[in-house]
Amino acid sequence: MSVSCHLLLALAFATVYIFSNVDAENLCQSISKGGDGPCSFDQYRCLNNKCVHRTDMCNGRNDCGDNSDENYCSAYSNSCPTHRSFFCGTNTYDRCIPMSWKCDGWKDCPSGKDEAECHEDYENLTPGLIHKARFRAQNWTHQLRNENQPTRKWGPDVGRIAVALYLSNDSYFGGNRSIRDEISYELSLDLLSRLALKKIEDISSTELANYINAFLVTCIDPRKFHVLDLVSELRKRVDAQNYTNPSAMLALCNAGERITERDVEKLTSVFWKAHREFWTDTQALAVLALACAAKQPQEVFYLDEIKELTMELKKRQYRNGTVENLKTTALVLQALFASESETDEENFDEAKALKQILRSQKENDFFGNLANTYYVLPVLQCRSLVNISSSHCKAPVIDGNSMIVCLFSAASLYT
Ligand SMILES: [Ca+2]
Ligand SMILES: [Ca+2]
Repeated sequence: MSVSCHLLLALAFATVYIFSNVDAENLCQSISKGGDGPCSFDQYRCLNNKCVHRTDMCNGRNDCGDNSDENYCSAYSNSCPTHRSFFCGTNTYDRCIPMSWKCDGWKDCPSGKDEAECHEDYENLTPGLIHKARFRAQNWTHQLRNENQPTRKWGPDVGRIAVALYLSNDSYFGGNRSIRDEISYELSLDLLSRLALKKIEDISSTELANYINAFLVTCIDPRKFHVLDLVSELRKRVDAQNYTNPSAMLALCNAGERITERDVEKLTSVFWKAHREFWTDTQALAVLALACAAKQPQEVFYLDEIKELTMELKKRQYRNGTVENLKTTALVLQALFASESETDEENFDEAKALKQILRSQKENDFFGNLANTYYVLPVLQCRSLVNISSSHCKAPVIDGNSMIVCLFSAASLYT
């Protein structure tokens, strides 16, 4: 084959690749990108196309470079330009902001006018709408913290709260060490106090899986919790049974435990055993565990093989967009996010499912209860339980010995 022929072929491939990439944009990608052109949701697009943080607008500093963030900051209503056509004030002068910032859950006007009198239009799924829903649910979860409690400020559900907060916002545990440290202290205390009364054998596999997930996101090493290796303990139990609990397998996989061919067989068998109405949540969890297995380097399972299973999940969607109930709808979306890069509109309407989730928040911020919020929050950030990891823990994860030191110092801080 001649050189030019190679070039032509390469060009042809490149063209196919570029076009398939355009098509590959799924609901999740378009939501998470959102915002204004190249800028993300929390940014302002300057006239020179530079992206600056929203709060940089009208702060008296030239952040854009062309000063376009500092224009129209004390304008009159009739002098707002088209790219910043929403006027924050009433009669006297005030700032002009982009119309797309109206009713997006982010207070941009000092007076709050842009977030007043908003009627959610759930037919039009905008990044702002999803941001607003996530923001409300995060706030609610955050408010579960009870300042008046001397030690257990986050209460008995601290593990699920940790995972929900982590999956819904990177900055919670990456940047804000104080929340992470407090939650990790309370989590350790929670398990230690239970172990003071019971043996590890008395803690159920589901609970153990929850501890492992929560430990990972709060940077405690679940393999070195004092003298205990929670991952090996859970592995031992999973291996002793023919039936497998998909939540346990998912936690093992999240903790980096090698998923074997036998595990894959068990997960697949659980999936088909749960193939009946109102067991779809178990099926979605099995798909999530398999999607995690497919990411491992051992290659005992390929994402391609998951299609047959996800197709069954898709068939469960009701006409109104939901799957059985709110929790299952969220879990199925998580399973699809984790295992597919393209939206399969023909077989499952992700947008419709998401709209129903948002509608269910109408009355309250928390989707009915903490369990629902725990499953919905990752969806609003286009994530899934497969994204649980300790990769954000820059320093080595806390092991058992340093935990003792940490506990002592934390105990003196919090008591
Ligand atoms: Ca500025
Ligand atoms: Ca706004």
